[in-house]
Amino acid sequence: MSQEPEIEFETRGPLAVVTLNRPKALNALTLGMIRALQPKLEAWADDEAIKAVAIKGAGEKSFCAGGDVRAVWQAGQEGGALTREFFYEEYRLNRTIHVFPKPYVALIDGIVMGGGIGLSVHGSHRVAGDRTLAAMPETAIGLFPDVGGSWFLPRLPGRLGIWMALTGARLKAADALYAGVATDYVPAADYGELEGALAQALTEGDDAAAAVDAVIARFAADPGPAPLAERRAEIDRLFAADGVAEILAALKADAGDWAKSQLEILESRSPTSMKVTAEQLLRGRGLDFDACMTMEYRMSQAAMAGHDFYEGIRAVLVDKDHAPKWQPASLGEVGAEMLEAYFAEPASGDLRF
Ligand code: QUE
Repeated sequence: MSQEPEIEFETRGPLAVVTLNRPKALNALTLGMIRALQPKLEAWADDEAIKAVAIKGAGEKSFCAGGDVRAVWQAGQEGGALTREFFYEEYRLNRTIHVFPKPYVALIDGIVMGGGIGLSVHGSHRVAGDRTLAAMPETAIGLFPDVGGSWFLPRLPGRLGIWMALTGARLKAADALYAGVATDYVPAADYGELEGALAQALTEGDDAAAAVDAVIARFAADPGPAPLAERRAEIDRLFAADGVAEILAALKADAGDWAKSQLEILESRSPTSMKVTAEQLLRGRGLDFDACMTMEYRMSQAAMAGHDFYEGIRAVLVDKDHAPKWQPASLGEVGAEMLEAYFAEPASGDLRF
């Protein structure tokens, strides 16, 4: 029986095109996809015939909904190697995108969350579309905003990063552009034409970066006003603290409806995830990219040895009751030694590049 590949590669002259091809799973990223993409990027980085890379998701709903965390969850139950290998190889791929020496254009229409952010935000160009919904929702599954979240979230304007990290807020195109998660907006109906124009311009010009900038500028449109711009001062004020307890206190002290809505969201998130995430972003602010990924790999292995990731995946993706029973159930019970364990070298060793 023939089976569609989970990830497809083609070249349109000097433009290499990657298609994430698991539309029924919202193009969630599997270890197989990571293992196919990594050597392609390494080869294209050195191939003089390739001037740029574009990456997109199959179907209209999603660029990439995240990592295939259900498979990781399964491996965790059965003692499989995926709990190590998935994060190890995904974070190495994130780094390869970060250091990629040519234009890397992610067409991020639809859902772009978690691992999908990791496949896009580290590249040179992130083109949002009409259905873009960008988020780092990991505190809802007992994880933390990984795939380079410790690098890019603390570097977003003001306190947007810690707000996104703790709440998992979903940003549409205008807000994604405002936050800097996206670099441009192009109506998704024009993506096909944009891809052809990129291939054409890269064939004709000799400055790939300039050619890509010019083509995207030609297709770029105004996504309209960003609601986040109106909310920014409030976010910066309410999420000003580096500690979760202080942020919760600020939200509780505020009489407004928006603060109340954010408080309700945080009260549903894993207390361990929130504490670990706040510490992650604080540390990440002062680390270089590689040190961020090394830290995140340590954190991933601590999460795999804990409780909340398995409970989060059960509640959100397996049983879908959306009623996780976090352990510990309150912030106060997340002790300093629990937190420290997330930042210590795992017994199986550190991430190496
Ligand atoms: C929070 C998350 C994820 C999530 C839901 C959350 C996440 C993730 C997926 C996901 C979605 C569809 C799939 C799949 C995984 O959902 O990271 O395999 O088919 O990958 O609330 O962080």
